[in-house]
Amino acid sequence: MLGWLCGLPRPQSRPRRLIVLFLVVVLVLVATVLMLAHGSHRNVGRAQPCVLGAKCEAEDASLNGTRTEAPGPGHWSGSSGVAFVVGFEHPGTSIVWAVVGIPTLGSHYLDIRYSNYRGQDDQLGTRTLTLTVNRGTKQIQLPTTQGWRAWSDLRVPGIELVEGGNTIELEFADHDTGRVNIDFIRVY
Ligand SMILES: [Ca+2]
Repeated sequence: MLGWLCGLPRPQSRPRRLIVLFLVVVLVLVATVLMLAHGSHRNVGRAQPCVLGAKCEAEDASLNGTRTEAPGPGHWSGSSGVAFVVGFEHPGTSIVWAVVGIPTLGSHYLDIRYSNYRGQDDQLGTRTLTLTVNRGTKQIQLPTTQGWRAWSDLRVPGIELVEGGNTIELEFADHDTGRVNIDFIRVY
């Protein structure tokens, strides 16, 4: 009371604060629903680390412009984990795995579980992505599979990893054709 008389700002009333709180909650809910509906996110903050010999699911990695697709009954079956990743539809899209716990500098194999069938561009044929291991890049060729539900493994030798943490990225680069689905990778 004394504060008002001295010209201090009048505190917000309880109903007004409740309205503001309600609007904030609604905005957060709308943003969450929109994100889940589109299924496109970077997985930042919840990406799972990848270790030697384990299936490192694409849906658990960091997604840049790509998105997860959950298999349903009779639809997209045969994938590992809870989902796979789609959305390699334009340059700049990628999946990034953080590989941890490498005991020493050395050369490894990388298996990539993927599917490649007729794309939205109506083309059927070998597709390419760019594989980046730490700072080294190379283009990989992904032959067609028997359908989108028919998964194949591409083995890539000569994966040079350093002791400790490493990054492995699959990217639709400017010179690639993309449009494949990725289920998981495994480093040996
Ligand atoms: Ca998967």
